[in-house]
Amino acid sequence: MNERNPAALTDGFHLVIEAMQLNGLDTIFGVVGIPVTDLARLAQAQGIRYIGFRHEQSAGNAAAIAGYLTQKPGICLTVSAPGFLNGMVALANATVNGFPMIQISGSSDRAIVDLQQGDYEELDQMNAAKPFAKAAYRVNRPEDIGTGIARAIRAAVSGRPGGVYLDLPAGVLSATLDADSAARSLVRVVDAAPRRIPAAESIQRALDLLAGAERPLILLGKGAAYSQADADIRAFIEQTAIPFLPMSMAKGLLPDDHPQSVAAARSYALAQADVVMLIGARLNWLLGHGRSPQWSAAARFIQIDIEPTEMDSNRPITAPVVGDIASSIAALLAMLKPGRIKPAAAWLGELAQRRQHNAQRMKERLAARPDPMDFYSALGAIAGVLADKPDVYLVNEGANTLDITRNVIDMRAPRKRLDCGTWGVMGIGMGYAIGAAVVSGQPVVAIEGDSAFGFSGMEIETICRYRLPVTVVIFNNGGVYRGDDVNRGGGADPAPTVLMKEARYEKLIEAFGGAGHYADDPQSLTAALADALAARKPALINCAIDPRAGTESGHIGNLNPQSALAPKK
Ligand code: ADP
Ligand code: TZD
Repeated sequence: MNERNPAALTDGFHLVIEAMQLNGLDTIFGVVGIPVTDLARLAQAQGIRYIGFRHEQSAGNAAAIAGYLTQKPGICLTVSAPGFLNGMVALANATVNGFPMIQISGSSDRAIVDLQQGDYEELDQMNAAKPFAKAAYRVNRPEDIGTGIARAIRAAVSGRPGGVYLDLPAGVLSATLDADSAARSLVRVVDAAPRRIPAAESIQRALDLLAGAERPLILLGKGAAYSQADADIRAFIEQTAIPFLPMSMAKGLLPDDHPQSVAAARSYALAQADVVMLIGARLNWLLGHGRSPQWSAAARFIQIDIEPTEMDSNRPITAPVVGDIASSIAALLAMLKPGRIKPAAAWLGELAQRRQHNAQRMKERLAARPDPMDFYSALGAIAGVLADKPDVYLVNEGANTLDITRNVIDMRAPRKRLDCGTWGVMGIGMGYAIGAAVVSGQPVVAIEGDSAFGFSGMEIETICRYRLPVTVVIFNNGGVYRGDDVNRGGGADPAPTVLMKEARYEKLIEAFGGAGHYADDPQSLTAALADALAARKPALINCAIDPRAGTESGHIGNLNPQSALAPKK
């Protein structure tokens, strides 16, 4: 290849970039510094999109959500020790949620780190990453970069996806090697996420169980959304006429206004179902671990999941289907005999009745016009603007802001709702918004509690710098959960849950050239949001919500331990 110039050299920096490009990885989310500054610069020069953040946690969250949306690992680039650790929360969160991402971090000199001789930003990063990552690798020789990236890609996307850590010491990045052998060391990963075909008998067992059910229910989780088997999942649900419930990030996989959705009769559906089919959803805390009284003790479960060890984790699974969801649903459809699965008419009738009753109650709540606004009146206005814009991504975090938005805002397209996920973590807001806007080019609306926003708020500069079509709506009720608590000690300091109600968040974005809006009634909120979406430019709407609105911990107050002793005087 280099016959004319046998001594041609390349280096670790270039090899990382070539290995990424060879595998279709075209975007890096990161923060630069020693020893990765030149890596970002060269990547940009070679045609990789580099998005520079203000904090690694947001870069990592952007990479994770990019992975979720594209089924390719999102790449987060960090500097040694503190930058690495800042990214770790996002990497751990990606692993917990099953999002494929790779955190590539520069690191210090191994010889010095291992003898703890005090290098600049010294930390044994690979070992620190292990408990939080699906896999962790270190490349110690430049000729292993291709293999390192290949292993990281496979680990991130195969089986249950997750976060992978890849350690690149400074010396490996800057090391030179001859271009010919370097080129030969690169690996193009073939079939990075191989299909996992379920056994035919597991499919038959699942269909038999459903055929004997009177009150069947299908639960769609974010694994189902991730699998991108949208048309087949819809066909299976419609052909069997089984009612379905979407978990938060599976909303929109079938439209929320689909006649078979029983989201508005959730508790009743869970408690009464006799056969439950979980498609890419775990029986974790979000589903009460599958236990009664939330679920019937007599209910039997079918679970479709790519991870075999997920079965029986919380409740016995009568019909486990271990497979990737696309292959599993295709197999179910192929073996489905018309008319064999038939939910009882009484079950469908009861669900329809509850659904209608609850929908009516919700309509009344949304129509109320309290002054100041509460979460419902504000969300009613937002729902009105978003109703005919199914392509808009919705990022959502907070407590009441999360729970009530999930219930109020219907989703009409798959993978458009991105939220706190399995951990209920705060801080994903701006990272997810940026990641979604970058990979999709579509507008994003981030509905944020005022506390939640603070965790990643500085990234509005990133949003403005890259001119992304992101509108941030802050539900400002002046506190974590609520804004009306008082210092029980009687001192001048605010109570632990209190934030500045009078904060003019909209002025933050104006500092970076974005559009700031203040809204204190549904009309002004409607106008501001419509305006922001039409402009497709960075905007922030500071939305004044009653400090008395909401409850402590939102809808999961039952998990919030409170002292049984009377407060001391
Ligand atoms: P939710 O929070 O929406 O209930 P979870 O994150 O608890 O969803 O569950 C998602 C599940 O989907 C995980 O157990 C994961 O192993 C599984 N999963 C992810 N992708 C696939 C896929 N392509 N095929 C099968 N299962 C998948
Ligand atoms: N830190 C992290 C990383 N994640 C968390 N979930 C929390 C702290 C604790 N926490 C919640 O669980 S919700 C929340 C915090 C701090 C913020 C709630 O206040 P908000 O939303 O203003 O964002 P609402 O709508 O006013 O309830």
